[in-house]
Amino acid sequence: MKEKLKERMERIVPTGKAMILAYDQGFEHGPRDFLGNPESRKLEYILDIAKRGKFTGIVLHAGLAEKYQAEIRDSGVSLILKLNGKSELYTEEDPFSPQLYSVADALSLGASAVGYTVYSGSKHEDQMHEEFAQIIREAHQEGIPAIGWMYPRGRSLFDRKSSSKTFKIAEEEKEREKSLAIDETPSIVAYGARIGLELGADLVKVKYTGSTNSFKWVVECANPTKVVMSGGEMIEDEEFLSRIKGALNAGAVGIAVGRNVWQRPEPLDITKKIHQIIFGS
Ligand code: FBP
Repeated sequence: MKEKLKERMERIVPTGKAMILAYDQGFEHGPRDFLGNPESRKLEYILDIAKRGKFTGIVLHAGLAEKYQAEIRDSGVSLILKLNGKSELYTEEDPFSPQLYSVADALSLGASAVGYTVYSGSKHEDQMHEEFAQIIREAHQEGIPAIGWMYPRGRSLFDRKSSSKTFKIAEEEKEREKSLAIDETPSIVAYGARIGLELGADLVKVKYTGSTNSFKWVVECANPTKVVMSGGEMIEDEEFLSRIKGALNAGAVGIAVGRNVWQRPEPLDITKKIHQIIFGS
């Protein structure tokens, strides 16, 4: 099974680099994410970007993966099946994203990897840590890589009276670097990445911490688990590309982003620039 795991991992991270297109936002944020570029509501449009833009993987929930099985296969883009999800309609401060699909579902849909979001710091973190641990166990038995969306989140992150030493350090980091949100501070991001490693993830997807130097710490804390940078809301081209360069210089293997690609009117323009940074061509 180790061989199978390695082979599937190389589909997502060929030549040691990954360029993943995230498309689970229709569930996580809802159709509001498609308003700026209405074409982006269609998987056909997204698959075309993924294929022509030479993305190494596409992230989908099972509904789309099942309905477009043939088109995904024909595109040649590796499928990463997201196994958990939640909508933004329920706004409890401590998020919980339950497992909805299994490793077996991913295999039957021809996926090359599975994904799961972990909100460490939420009062429901135990459940998510447990579910993700079980998924990793099963995934590795079946020779399929597991990717963790490591997003520390929840009320505790804003609790100034918190007894967590990490939160105190994070507050100090935020004080020094005011542009960072608390869940972008190096201590918090590195903690999430480290939990991914400790749980056994093959790849973790984390937020950028604002500089190459601070992101290096995140990558080092996750090592040997590989790190990809997450995208976030759409920002200016220059700033976005500079974050990608910063993450790669810090040792990240690539990116897993969505809105910063398909919310743009010409997604392939930015995609070419991203490809050039990651793969040098
Ligand atoms: P984006 O590049 O669009 O931010 O996508 C990355 C991602 O992790 C998605 O996979 C996921 O749906 C979304 O961000 C979660 O966003 P949020 O942090 O707002 O919950």
